[in-house]
Amino acid sequence: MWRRMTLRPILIHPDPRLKTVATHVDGITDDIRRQADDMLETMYDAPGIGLAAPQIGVLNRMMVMDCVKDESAAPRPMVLINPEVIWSSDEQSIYEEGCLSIPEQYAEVERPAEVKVRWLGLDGKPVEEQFSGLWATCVQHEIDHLNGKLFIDYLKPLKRQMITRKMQKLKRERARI
Ligand code: K1U
Ligand code: ZN
Repeated sequence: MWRRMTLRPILIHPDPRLKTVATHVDGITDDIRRQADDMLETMYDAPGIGLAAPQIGVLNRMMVMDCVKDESAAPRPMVLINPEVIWSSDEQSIYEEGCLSIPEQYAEVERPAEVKVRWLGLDGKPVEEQFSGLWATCVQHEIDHLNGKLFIDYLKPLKRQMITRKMQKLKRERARI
């Protein structure tokens, strides 16, 4: 079925909605399907490899991602509803993360190298998959968003404060235009 997709504005840190624990999605409705389409469209347009619902100001537990890097490979758009990490590897990996809500700021974050995640698909059925590499980093970054946590929360307070001040300045500049 053909559905109209809408680009949704992405919230910039600091914003209280990015610090809020998102609520469980109770069922797959037309609104949820529309939100999934909009989130994928918004993520690809940004461009980004992931996006969580709170980043567009919707406080429910929904995220999208596509970490296929090779432009000649087929895309793999994924929609994860109520995702939860059900296993994490002891092995850790460090990746330089970015965030669409904290533009042009990057920092190394250490996380489990592999995670197994359970979620609900758009067909209402439960899915489980083990992720590694960039997919593992991205899915953990997005689940953090659903819990009101940003990648800068892993950094030392001084560095986090510096980034927050830059974002406050960016928001003031954008508001003036
Ligand atoms: O959640 C978000 O803010 C999206 C974020 C996801 C992410 C990036 C890096 C590590 C962990 C999670 C982004 O997509 S930032 C943009 C980005 O990484 C990218 C943009 C274009 C091409 C490739 C990557
Ligand atoms: Zn982010």
